[in-house]
Amino acid sequence: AEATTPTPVATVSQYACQRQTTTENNNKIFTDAFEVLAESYEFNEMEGPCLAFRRAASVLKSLPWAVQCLGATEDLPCLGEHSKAVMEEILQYGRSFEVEKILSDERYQTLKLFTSVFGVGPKTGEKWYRRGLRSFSDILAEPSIHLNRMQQSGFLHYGDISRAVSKAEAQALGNIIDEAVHVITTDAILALTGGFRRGKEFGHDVDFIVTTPELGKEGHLLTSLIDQLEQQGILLFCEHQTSTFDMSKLPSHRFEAMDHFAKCFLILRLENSQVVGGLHDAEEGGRSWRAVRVDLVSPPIDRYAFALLGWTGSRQFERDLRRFARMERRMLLDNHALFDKTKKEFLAATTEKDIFAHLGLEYIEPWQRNA
Ligand code: TTP
Ligand code: MN
Ligand code: MN
Ligand code: MN
Repeated sequence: AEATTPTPVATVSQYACQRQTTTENNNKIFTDAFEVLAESYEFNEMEGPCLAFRRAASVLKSLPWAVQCLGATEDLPCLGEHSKAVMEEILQYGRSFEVEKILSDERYQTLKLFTSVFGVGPKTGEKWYRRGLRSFSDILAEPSIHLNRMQQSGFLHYGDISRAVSKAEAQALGNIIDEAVHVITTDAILALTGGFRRGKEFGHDVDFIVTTPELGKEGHLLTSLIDQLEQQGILLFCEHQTSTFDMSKLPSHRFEAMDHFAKCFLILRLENSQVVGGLHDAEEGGRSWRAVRVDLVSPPIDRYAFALLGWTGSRQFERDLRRFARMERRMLLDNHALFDKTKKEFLAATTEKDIFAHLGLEYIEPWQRNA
C-alpha cells in the first residue's frame, strides 16, 4: 500500500456492470463490516439499508487501491452517511463498534447459524428463533418441528457442505458431470458457471449449465443426468424443478424471483481419489469422500447466453445489470431474455457479448464480475 491514496482519475460508476471487480479485494476490512450490517438488516427485513450496504461494499471491492482516509472516498458513489461513519470508526480504531455489537447479538448469531443450514432461509430461521430455539440440538429435539427433505439433508451433511469447496474439487465434479452427461448424449453442452467461472478459489457450491443443441431436449437431459448420477451411487440429495418457462412472458421485474428453467439442487458424493491433490484430505477423520452442493440449470439452447450471464453472478453484478437496463435503457433483463420497452421487442443473443452490446455496455469478463 502507498502512503498517499491516489484520487480516482475516472469517475466510478454507481452500477457494478460498469465497473471491473476481480477477486482481489483491497478493502476487505470495510466490506466485511458492511456485509455484517447488510445481513443484519436483511434479518430485520429492512431491504433499503440492506441494499445500501451491499452497494457500498461493491463499490469498495472494485477499487484497485485501499482506502486509507475518508477524504479518498469523496468522489465515490453509493457511500452514504452511515457507511462513511462505519469506515471512519474502522480507520480510527481498526474496528467498528456497531458491527461488534451486531456480532455479539443473540438474534443475529442464531439467525446466522440457522440460515447456514441448506434449505433454511431467513423466514424459517426467524420462525424457529421466535419459538425460543437457539441451537441445532434445540431444533432436532423439538418434536413439533417438521423438517422438509432439503433441511433433513442439510443437517445430515452439515459439516461437509458448510466447508468451502476448492477449485480442484469443482474441477473434479466438472469431470464427473461431463462424463455422465456424455453417456446420455454425445453433443451435450456443459459449462461451469457461478463463482468458479468468476475465478474464485473457493465456493459454497459448484454451479453448472447443461443443455443440448437441439431445442426442447434439455428437460429430458436433466432427468437422465440425475438418473445417471443416481446409478453411479453418488446422488446424496436431489431437488428437481421442472421447467415453467414461457417465452411469451416479459422479463421479471423482481430480481430475487427464481428463473423458470429446469434445474436441480444436489448434494453429490465426491471421492478424494477423484480430486487432484485430494489425498491430503484423507487425514480428516479417515474419510475417503466428502459431500458437495451442486446446482444444475438446463435452459433451452436459444436462452443459453441469458442463462449463462444470469448464473455467473455475482448477485450484486446481476442486480445492477437489471437495474442499469431498466433505469438507463428502458429495457427489461432477466435470466431468460432482454426486452426493449421502447421498441416493444425482444432482443436476441447467442453470446454474453451480444447482451452487453444490446445494453450499450462495455464487455466485462467473468473474472471482472466479482462485484
Ligand atoms: P450462488 O451459487 O448462490 O453464488 P456464487 O456461485 O456466486 O458464490 P458461491 O461460491 O457462494 O456459490 O449463485 C450463482 C448465481 O446463480 C447467482 O448470480 C444467482 C444465480 N441464480 C439464479 O439466477 N437463479 C437461481 O435460482 C439460483 C439458485 C441462482
Ligand atoms: Mn455457486
Ligand atoms: Mn452463495
Ligand atoms: Mn449455486
